[in-house]
Amino acid sequence: MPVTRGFGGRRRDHALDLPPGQYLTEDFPVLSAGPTPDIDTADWEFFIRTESGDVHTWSWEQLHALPIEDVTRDIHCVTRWSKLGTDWRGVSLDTLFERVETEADFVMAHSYGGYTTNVPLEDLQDGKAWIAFEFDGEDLEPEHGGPARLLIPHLYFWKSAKWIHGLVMTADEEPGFWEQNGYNNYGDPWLEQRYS
Ligand SMILES: Nc1nc2c(c(=O)[nH]1)N[C@H]1C(S)=C(S)[C@@H](COP(=O)(O)O)O[C@H]1N2
Ligand SMILES: [Mo]
Repeated sequence: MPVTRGFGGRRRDHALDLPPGQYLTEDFPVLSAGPTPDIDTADWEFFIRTESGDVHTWSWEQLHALPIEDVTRDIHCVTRWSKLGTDWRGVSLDTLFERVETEADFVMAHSYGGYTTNVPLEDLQDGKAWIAFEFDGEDLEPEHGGPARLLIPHLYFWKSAKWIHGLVMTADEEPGFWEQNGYNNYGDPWLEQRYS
């Protein structure tokens, strides 16, 4: 008797996990708009600047003294590759925002090297975003944003700024690098918000 494998098998049905127009990849493509910066963790810092001008900063050691989370998420690039079940380690933005007082609704992420991308503050809250410094159990490779990158897996991957330096809070939303160059302002992969 042939055995028919129905739904509910152990195998994950990848077709159901892919947002529209995406294909599955097993490797990890590198997409960078410029050269990979060489950042020593001794010089590294992460900052959050609020609309009132307050600046909160964390050194590499201070970041690692915070609660560290392991997260497994699917990631989706606007160039149509998706990678399922990627393993990251980092600090939740919820933890970093605990000591930040702000009324602003928007964030501009700034990377070492000058890349920027904009995101509403609520997309960084409630367990949706991390400062990630390990991928697949290893220190994050420089080409993938090491020593640390923003990880916002529910949005297209251009929002996950590599070589993250800091976040600037703003009352109004301004477009970042790709958003000024034709990418969608928000970038929800399930709604296929690729371009503007
Ligand atoms: N600083 C910086 N961050 C960046 C980019 C970049 O060019 N510079 N590219 C973005 C884009 S378009 C994508 S798809 C992902 C790619 O991440 P990866 O190279 O680790 O796959 O990083 C995003 N973050
Ligand atoms: Mo991308």
